[in-house]
Amino acid sequence: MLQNNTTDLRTDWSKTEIEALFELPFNDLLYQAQTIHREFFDPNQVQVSTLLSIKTGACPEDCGYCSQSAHNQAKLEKERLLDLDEVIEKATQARNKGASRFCMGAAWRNPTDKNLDKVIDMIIAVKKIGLETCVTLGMLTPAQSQRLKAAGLDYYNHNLDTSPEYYADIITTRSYQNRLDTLKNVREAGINVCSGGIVGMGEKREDRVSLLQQLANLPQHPQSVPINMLVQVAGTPLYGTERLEPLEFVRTIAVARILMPQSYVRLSAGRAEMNDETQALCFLAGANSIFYGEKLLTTDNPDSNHDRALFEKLGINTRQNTQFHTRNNHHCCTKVTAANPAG
Ligand code: SAM
Ligand code: DTB
Ligand code: SF4
Repeated sequence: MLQNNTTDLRTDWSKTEIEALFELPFNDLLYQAQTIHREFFDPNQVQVSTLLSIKTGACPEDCGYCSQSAHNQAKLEKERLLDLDEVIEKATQARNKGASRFCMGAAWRNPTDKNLDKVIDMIIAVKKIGLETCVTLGMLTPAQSQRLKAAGLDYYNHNLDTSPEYYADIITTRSYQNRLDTLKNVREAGINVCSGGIVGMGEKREDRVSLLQQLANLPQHPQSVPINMLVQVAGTPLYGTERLEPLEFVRTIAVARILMPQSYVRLSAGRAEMNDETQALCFLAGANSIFYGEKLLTTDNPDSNHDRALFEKLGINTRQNTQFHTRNNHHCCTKVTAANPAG
């Protein structure tokens, strides 16, 4: 049995084993996921990240789900790379609202070295504000990954998106292997990996099995695993795709939790169209991270007041950034209440 380098983390999951988890009675699956979750995490604590699109639209890639692809017809205000001041302002707002991580996304196939200089300035500035940093900039070379590590970057997000089998139906301009190569470059540079995928793109359950197998069998489990429900954007090829049943989404979260017990599993895009009950089941299934703030990159996320109220109803605390709470002498975990919107 192949073990990951931390404790007893397996990286040799077979499709048959993963299918068997998906096929468990729902209550048995959730019980198993919640039991594993409690071995490694506080079950009532959720990590919150805020997203900012630092360069929007006109992307040369043809991802079938994406509002930002130049190949698609989504209505979108294109924007050049934001100025440093604007990024600092947004990051400060995010920190004051209680985010512990700030994720900056750019609609690039890959960054040029000149653009990377500018992103590095942003990373340094956001860290000074007291936030963990994450960027998602497309494909990276080993040298670019090392530069980001030297700048102090905490996480790099690069998703596998779907199974290797379904991939060509969704994207043709960049290969699955390209994605695995970028993840290797990031991992070998010593940056924490954030990698997950999207469900609800018309894939079969076997594709969800295969995507999770790819993620769980990487040489090391990604530290963060975002599970996105497709946000259907008018003008993209995937607009109008049959929607995934919410309980199948919950199952996907539960299986991710069981396969990757020490990773933060993020209930990511798609929350704006999910009711509170589905989200509560996702937390029960082991999701312990969300995107927080009114916008994802280009689409809507739930209102922060709504999220705070939901957390309060569920008795969920949010994990604060160590760097921030040390400097400001805060407690490690903050209970979210209307009076304390540190959510
Ligand atoms: N351009 C970079 C890249 O793709 O590598 C970074 C930004 S890209 C928008 C980051 C991720 O967001 C994608 O890999 C995809 O998994 C997710 N995403 C994009 N559009 C989405 C949508 N409409 N619904 C759900 N997830 C989406
Ligand atoms: C991830 O897995 N989901 C985020 C983040 N990583 C960069 C992006 C979601 C984008 C949803 C569509 C949009 O807002 O454009
Ligand atoms: Fe470009 Fe990223 Fe959107 Fe694909 S997902 S079109 S690479 S911005």
